[in-house]
Amino acid sequence: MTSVVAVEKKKLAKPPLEIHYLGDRVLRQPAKRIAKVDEQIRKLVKQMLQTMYSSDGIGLAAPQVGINKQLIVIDCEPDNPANPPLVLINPKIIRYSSQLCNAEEGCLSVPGVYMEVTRPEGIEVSFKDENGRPHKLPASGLLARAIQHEMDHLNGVMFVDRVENKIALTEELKKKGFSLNAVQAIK
Ligand code: QAP
Ligand code: CO
Repeated sequence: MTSVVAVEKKKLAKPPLEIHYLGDRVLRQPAKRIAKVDEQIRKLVKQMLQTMYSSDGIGLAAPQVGINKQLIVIDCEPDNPANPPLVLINPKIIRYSSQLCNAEEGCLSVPGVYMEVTRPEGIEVSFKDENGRPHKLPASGLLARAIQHEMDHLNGVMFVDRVENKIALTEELKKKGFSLNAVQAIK
């Protein structure tokens, strides 16, 4: 029997996991592939979802809670109880659209900072779900952006690294108490 991860979309007074912030080294380490999707992984998925809903997030990657595993949770409609969250294990982007688009991004690991980032408008991603079943998903718009943002975390990349307006970025980071030294050039 495979257990299904069922989580209520509500705010907990004490979320089970702690979020790490920009400047923390764990956010810069590449995440490891998950060899087997077992009960331990499903427990982590549940705790990540609870932590995401408790923090008003629409996406969370395992490195943000100090765990260097290739695991992402996303829910672009956190206020819609009928919309199930997405769980992506060992995700790989197998197609990018040539069309790019600009949109504002934020991150639970960089609270209060919102900046424009350019990314491919559409993608196709392959991954395993919380039951270890493989999927291929085409995505566009907000979902495509969320997947790309969260997959960057698995590679130690933060959205601030991708911001082109360095003057505005410097100002915003300073205002929110983050160091510009925590931003890395994209290799
Ligand atoms: C990534 O971001 C993302 O600053 C998920 O004070 C970004 O959930 C996906 C948040 C853009 C798609 C488009 C940020 C919550 C949440 C904050 C988040 C904050 C409270 C960010
Ligand atoms: Co983020």
